[in-house]
Amino acid sequence: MSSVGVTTYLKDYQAPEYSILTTQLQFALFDDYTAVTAELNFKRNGEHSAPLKLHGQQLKLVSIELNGVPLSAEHYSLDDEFLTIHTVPAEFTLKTSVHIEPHKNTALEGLYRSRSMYCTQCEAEGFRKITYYLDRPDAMSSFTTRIEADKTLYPLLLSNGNLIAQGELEQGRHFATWQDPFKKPAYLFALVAGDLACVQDSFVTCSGRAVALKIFVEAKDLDKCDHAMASLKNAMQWDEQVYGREYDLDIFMIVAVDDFNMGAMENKGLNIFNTSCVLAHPATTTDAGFARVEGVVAHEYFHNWSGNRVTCRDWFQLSLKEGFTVFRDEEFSADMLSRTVKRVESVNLLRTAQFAEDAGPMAHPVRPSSYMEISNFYTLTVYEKGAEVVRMVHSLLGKELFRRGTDMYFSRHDGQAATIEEFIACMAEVSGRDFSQFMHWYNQAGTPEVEFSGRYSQQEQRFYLTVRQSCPSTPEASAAQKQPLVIPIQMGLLGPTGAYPLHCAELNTSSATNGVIELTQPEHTFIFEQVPNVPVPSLLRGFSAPVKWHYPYSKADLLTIVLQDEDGFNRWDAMQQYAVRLIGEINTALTAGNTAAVDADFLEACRALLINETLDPAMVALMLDLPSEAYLAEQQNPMDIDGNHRAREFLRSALAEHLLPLWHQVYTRLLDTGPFSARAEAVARRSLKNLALSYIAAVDNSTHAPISPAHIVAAQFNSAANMTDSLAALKIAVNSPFGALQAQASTMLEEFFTRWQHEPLVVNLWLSTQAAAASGALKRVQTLLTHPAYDGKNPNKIRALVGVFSQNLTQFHAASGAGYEFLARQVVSLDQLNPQIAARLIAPLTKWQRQNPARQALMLAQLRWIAGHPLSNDLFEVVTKSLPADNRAG
Ligand code: B3K
Ligand code: ZN
Repeated sequence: MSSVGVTTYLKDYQAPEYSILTTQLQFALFDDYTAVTAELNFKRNGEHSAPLKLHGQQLKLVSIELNGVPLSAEHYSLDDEFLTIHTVPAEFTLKTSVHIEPHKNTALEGLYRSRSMYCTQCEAEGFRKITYYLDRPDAMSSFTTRIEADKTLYPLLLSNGNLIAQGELEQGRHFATWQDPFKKPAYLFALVAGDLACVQDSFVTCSGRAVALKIFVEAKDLDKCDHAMASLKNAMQWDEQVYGREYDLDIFMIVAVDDFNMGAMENKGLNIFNTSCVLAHPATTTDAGFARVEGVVAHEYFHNWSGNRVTCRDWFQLSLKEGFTVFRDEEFSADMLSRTVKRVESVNLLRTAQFAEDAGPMAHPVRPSSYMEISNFYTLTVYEKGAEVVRMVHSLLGKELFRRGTDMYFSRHDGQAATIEEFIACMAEVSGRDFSQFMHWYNQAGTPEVEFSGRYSQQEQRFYLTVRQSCPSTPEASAAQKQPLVIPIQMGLLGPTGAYPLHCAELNTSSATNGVIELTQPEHTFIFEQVPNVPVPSLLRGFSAPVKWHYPYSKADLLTIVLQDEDGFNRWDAMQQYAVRLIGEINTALTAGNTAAVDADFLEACRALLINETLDPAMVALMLDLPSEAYLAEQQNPMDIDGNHRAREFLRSALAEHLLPLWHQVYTRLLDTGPFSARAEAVARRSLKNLALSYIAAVDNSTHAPISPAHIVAAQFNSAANMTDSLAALKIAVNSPFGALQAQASTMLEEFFTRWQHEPLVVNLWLSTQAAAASGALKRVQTLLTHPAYDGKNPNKIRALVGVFSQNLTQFHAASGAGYEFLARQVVSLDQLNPQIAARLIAPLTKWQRQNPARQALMLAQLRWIAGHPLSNDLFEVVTKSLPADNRAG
């Protein structure tokens, strides 16, 4: 194992001492090993006599030659991480031959086997497990790759770029040679060998070039590629239209693999995808699954420019490609589906999971300043908060200037490994704006907090809006050390009968009733003139900055926003704020042993939304879906997991009972009989229909409903023509507290499994439904670990069962601590097989700081127990950083 616990710092960055002009690779695949020969042309950068240090891990060196002459042992040294050649000339060719063992590679990094195929995953530092190399993103080289293997077992041999030769060899073997005309860092290298079927299409680019599009999957999955192909073509067209980016090779390939650590990988011309992010079929894939395929296909495609043509100088700059590319894919999805719905989904993810990360022990800036294991920094902060930072640049500059900035960035840095400063410099140049203060967004961790207060003067007809910002302490800096940020606040002022026109000297208006103010100081008061009456400010429209904010709204103010605001996002958000407040009140009452009540205004607002058939059903569904328990907990210190659950369920039942006839009407109105469509309108109808069903089933049938909820749920489950409807019914039954539905749940689970046991992705849904169950989840999960359908080496299965269980708040945080102990054991044994997944899986256990003292003690005990084992670098970093400073092992 390579060294554990060594920290790398951004401040220590140095450009490479040598360049690799050309890289010629030869792979010979055999059952029990793969021989990799690398012929590398080196050139010294500048004048120095530094030794050549190449990365290499878990390689068996077979031969080594410099300029054609074998190197004897005294000329080089080898350790667990490097091959060092003591003296080299200014220009030379190094040829190494190594053996590796892909069939033993359970970490799924480097070259490995997934079922019957070979594939690679090199980002971030996996290429060093394939051959000795300068495995760093600023070392860019031209690659030629020859692959040879048994022809019957591996008829398909793929690598990056264009196929330049292929042919037969002796003993039933064959070869293929690929050449990539674009220089690239090693992390974008890919190789695939297998027996796969292909769906083909083509795309004509804006300059008239035809590009062959190929999606490779197992033959049984050929019917599940249409959506990915359509998404790819839409993404190619969108990137031409919105960013002026044309695809640059004659072929674009996607390969689906079942064992994959994350969603997908943007290797040049040869994207490798987790099956979960490429396969989609109405019968087996939910609407959320369809949206994910569309988003990930686009994301990886967009990397061809934001990541591949312009790559990152070092891994600290990861958000340069990831934050920007997430922003690009979010905007693409917004254009394909519904803009407001997409925004709500992104913000929900940010405000629950990213805010939690920002408040936890692994908190780091969008551009971290140090890491032990870079794999641990593929985080929501780098991706999602990074995208929010780019979004702020976009809103500060406006669409046209932003596009001029990206054009400048792509043309100036094409073929280069760039930094975040270089990206921002282009934005500064096109706009004449000073971005120095803005850069704190990249360098400061923690979620900023913004406190608003308002004062109205009737006499002056003025509204004074005072805004204060602060940022909490995070591991690398105390609150006092944090600099004020540039916070764009998109806003409007609402009166009783409509929005007031905005008159404010410091406002950038985009319309009479909508504009952006920028907070740059710790505190500032903005003055709005000609305001005829006390306004209700609608703030942070569209969630214009990734902050926690507060304005002392009355409930009536919130309803004004819900019913009147021109910004769909804020209407949803005001509804969330109202529900959070109500759940808090209910929790307080129930905890004190009092009876709780739900205020009539809220119920009436819900009714108004539900009967308004002119509204987008998707928005109605989002507005009537109560804030998640994770979101409620995220706003508390200490978290009240059980209280939140009880109070949220109380409100859910109240909403169900109060509007029961309406829920039935809505459900019936939205019952679809037409053919399946994955477009926004159909998705919207299904989302509201299934929300209605969940409310119908939240009322015990013995007292109310005209038809028993158990009957309706069963009918939907039995007749559903798509996975969204089928799974929704199954989940409702599995989580129901009522006898009739509970009695049905186990039969439904059995039927579901029997029907779908040969579809791994559906089996994952079956596993995760049980892991997320409202009761008895741990027992179910423990039983499922030994089920033949479970595979403890497959990341998707692990995430579906263990990962989903540990997000199941009431069950994972059971007072006994059994959930914690279970996760700790899983993580320690998984660390032997797949450190990256182990280090991700442990996250819920590291967030003990805002739990009550009893839970803190139980969680810490498990973290200490883990720390007592020999750990991978990945897990070591997370565990050590999560323990209190005086308690760290090692
Ligand atoms: N760039 C890859 C992520 C690689 C993760 C390596 N541990 C997928 C993506 O963000 O597009
Ligand atoms: Zn990415």
